[in-house]
Amino acid sequence: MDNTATVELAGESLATTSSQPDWLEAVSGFRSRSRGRSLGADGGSESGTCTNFEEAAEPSSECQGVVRDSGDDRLLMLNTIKWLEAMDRRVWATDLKNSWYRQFISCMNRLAAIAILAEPHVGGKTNTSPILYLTMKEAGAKLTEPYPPAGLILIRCSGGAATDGTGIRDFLEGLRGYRKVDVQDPRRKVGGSLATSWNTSKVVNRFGMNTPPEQEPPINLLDLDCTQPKVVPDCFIPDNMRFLSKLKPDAGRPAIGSSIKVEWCLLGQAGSGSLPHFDHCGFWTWVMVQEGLKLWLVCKLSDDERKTFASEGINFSGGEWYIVPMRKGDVIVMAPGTVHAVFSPVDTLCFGGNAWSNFTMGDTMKSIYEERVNPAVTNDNQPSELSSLLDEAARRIRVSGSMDKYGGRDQVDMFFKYYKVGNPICPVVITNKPRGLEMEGDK
Ligand SMILES: O=C(O)CCC(=O)C(=O)O
Repeated sequence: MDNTATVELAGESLATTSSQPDWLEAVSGFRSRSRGRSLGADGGSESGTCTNFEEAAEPSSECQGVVRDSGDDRLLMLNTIKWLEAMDRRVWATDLKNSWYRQFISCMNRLAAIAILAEPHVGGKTNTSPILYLTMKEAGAKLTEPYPPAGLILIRCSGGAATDGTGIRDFLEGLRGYRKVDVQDPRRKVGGSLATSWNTSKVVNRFGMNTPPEQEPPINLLDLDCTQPKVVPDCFIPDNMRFLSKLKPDAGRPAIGSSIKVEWCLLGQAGSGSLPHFDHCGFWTWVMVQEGLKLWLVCKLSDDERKTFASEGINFSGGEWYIVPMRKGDVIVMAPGTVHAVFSPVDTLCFGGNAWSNFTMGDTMKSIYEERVNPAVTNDNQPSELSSLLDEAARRIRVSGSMDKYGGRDQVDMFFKYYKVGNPICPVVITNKPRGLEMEGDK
């Protein structure tokens, strides 16, 4: 196979979707509009068609709440695996041999190959299913039960903000108003920080380039400011899911300090993603695809396996791995401490957010403790106000006199067990998932 890239830019001032493997065109439901470079399914690059995401197909309306075990999803996963295998086998340029990207490809290749074996037999609606396929209404009901499920919840084509509003193009346009933005640049060497700060114009230009991942590892931007109003899915609106925002340390002060972002965006180039981790602060997390595609890999672990994961980090391949394709409008919900890894087969924009549920503060505190002992299990910092928020949570649980309000005795006992050893939290600095934008003229 000829691995020489044939680059044909679409000639637009701001190309939004630079690279899409040609095999995806057949399976992802997107139509091709312009000629350009695409990635070959052999993990190299070749000339071909390039898809324009302005014409992204609307999700099919009958999929809500139904197990979507369609041939398209299966083909998407199989072809992704094929691409990852070929990428893993290829001879890498010397300057990338020790890069985060080389490491990422190798890890994703291993995990996706394991996860595909479990699919498609994992969907269900019971709390023991590793993946729960629910409607938004069912998800809302599950999250308000005192014993919410521990598996990943998947809500197909939620019909939320994804039906309109900001796409990748608009989002990049919006970035132009800022000077700098934090970026995960996997060209950087393993052992050093994956994160760096780029001028926003460099990010915008990168999304307009068609350089293949094996030559220019794709960038990933996490925790960007969320510009879209009303993005929070209905299942996160119930009172118990808003425990975090109600924890005001002092009357009159804002509920949340400047460093906890409860809503954010993810913007990743085709071929980018995240290595196995769980989200910081013991948060519940929701993520919705606004444009593009994600393959969300999730791991079910025993207590012993969690310990192994903490010590092996990205080399961990134990536990039970499952894979979920996410398309436009799909929402996933993860419980505190859910180990996951993510791959974006095409340029992808997501909205997402975090919450604490007063029913699961035991799980939250345990996850915070694990993160404190092994900072490498997560990809974000523990914010400075975390400690005072936990103190306030502890005070409220103590004075309430109601175990039920806090998920029952097991959750309350677990909260105090880990609170005693885990708070005050030492601030840890992990620089691979920074946040924030510097306004134009800040300096
Ligand atoms: O790379 C991604 O899009 C996934 C990000 C993620 O897992 C996270 O923010 O926790």
